[in-house]
Amino acid sequence: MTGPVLVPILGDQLSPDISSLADRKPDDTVILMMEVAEETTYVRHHKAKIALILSAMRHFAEELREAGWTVDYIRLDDPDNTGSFTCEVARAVERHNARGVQVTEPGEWRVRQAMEQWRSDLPIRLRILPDTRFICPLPDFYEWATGRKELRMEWFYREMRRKTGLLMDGDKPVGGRWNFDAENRGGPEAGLEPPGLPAFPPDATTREVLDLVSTRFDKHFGSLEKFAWPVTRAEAEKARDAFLKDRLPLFGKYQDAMVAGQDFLFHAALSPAINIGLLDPLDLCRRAETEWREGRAPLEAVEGFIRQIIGWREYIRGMYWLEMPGLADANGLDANRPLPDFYWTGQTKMRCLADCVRATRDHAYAHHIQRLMVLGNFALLAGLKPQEVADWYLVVYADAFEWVELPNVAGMVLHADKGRLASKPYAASGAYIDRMSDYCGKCAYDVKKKTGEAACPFNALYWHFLARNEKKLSGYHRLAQPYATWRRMSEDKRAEYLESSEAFLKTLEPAEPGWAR
Ligand code: FAD
Ligand code: DLZ
Ligand code: SF4
Repeated sequence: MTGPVLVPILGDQLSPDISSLADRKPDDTVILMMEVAEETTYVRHHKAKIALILSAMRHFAEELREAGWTVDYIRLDDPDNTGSFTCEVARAVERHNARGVQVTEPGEWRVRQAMEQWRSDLPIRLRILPDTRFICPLPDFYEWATGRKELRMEWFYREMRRKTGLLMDGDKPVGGRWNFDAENRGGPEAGLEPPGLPAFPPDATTREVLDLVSTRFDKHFGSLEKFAWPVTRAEAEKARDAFLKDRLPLFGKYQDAMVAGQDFLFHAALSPAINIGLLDPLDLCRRAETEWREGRAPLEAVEGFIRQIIGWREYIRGMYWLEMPGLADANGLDANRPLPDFYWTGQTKMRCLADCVRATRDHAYAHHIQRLMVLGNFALLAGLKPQEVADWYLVVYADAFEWVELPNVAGMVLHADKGRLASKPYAASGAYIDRMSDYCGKCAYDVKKKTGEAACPFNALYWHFLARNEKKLSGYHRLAQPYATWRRMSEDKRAEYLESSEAFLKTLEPAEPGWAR
């Protein structure tokens, strides 16, 4: 074959400096972009997530064409569309008489396995290149992890600060400390009025995609009514600049706060744009650092934000590839309760959960503390089956790709990985949610009551969780105090907690099958 080199670009690889294009010239390259049923439905993604990706793909194809590239674009409604990456790549190789295929490694294990298969299936040379948009190459992560007993994010983060030079003063962290979290504990103060996010009204391309999605995926979870995600690089840059100017200064202070109806607070809401390649994570961190260096944002906010990206995001990605494929089946706490229906319907008297599901349905977004300490905490305490919980998170968030979703769910939230990722489970009773949110005041349950029908279910569930996992968790240094309290309680008190939570757990309706897969 003597034709051009074929470069498939996937829906989360929408970056002009993607590694698969780095050594290519437009006159000898055909870029292949594929909207395929396999990707839209391997889980039944939130409508807004599908709309975001298809619209961003179509806009990116235009951006590439304007830059002089030839793009072969397969639309979802193309009658010849086979519905799979593998078949579309094979068809395109033939169509263009391609002499080679060059692709950037995918973000998901599932797709990587399929891609490895192309080596034997395709009659030509295949190059799979590292994804250089991540700051820590995978071999470096594996080297960091090798021989360590504990793979803690905080140590990895310090290496990343040294490597990038972000917030460094020579070889010392600026301000004399690596981590300013102690200053980042603001609760939901009355009258907190965060500035809104910039709105991006759908253009003709997005409107066409929204029509397609609302017809073809009408049974999928979620609403399209409030769809406002940036779908082009220019829009993502506007969203970035608005965050840096309006919300970054208070990002740290209110990072852990939750306010009913305030769905974004001071968070960036940039994860979808970062994950699909519209924003470069390192560039974003450098801009955040400049906000501090030029006196427009305090150090605790900027350090907290940079830690989320060069620390958590990179660490999570490394852990995904280190722990796969076992992570997908991990169930270290033997949790087997089916996912309750309210995760899809939002129909629960628990106000915190109802509001988080509502935000998720409206925007395909909930912020970190909602995901971790409300939706995730409930899943942990109630002992929900990790694979059903992971499917739910993969479906419902616009930023959800397995490389970032799964370690957060199986590791950080559910402790299904037996503590490879987090030094203890983030289990909390209603008191934590009450302290960090304004949910409890108007809840049907009473956060101060510990047991009985009127009591906040998180309270008894907390002890139920510790009691049923005593053998597995009581040796954890960081859980020594709660276990000591549990053991000091009278037999009657302990029985009351267990009975109260058993009675509550019996009221949970399992979700109908078919929401996720
Ligand atoms: P901000 O709070 O403003 O944080 C800034 C950035 O830091 C984010 O945009 C993101 O890129 C990064 N970040 C922060 N925390 C994490 C983290 N724990 N892991 C990776 N990156 C992080 N994030 C995803 O991008 N995709 C997911 O599928 C995803 N699933 C999650 C599931 C659970 C159970 C939990 C607890 C967290 C999950 N996260 C996920 C991490 C985090 O909640 C989101 O990145 C964040 O809420 C995105 O909103 P934001 O841009 O406003 O983030
Ligand atoms: C998530 C997604 C969806 C919904 N649709 C497509 C698509 O039609 N075409 C495509 O190239 N990518 C899509 N994606 C993103 C892919 O699922 C993602 O690139 C892989 O999971 C690898 O991480
Ligand atoms: Fe949630 Fe309990 Fe507070 Fe109700 S009382 S909002 S269930 S934490």
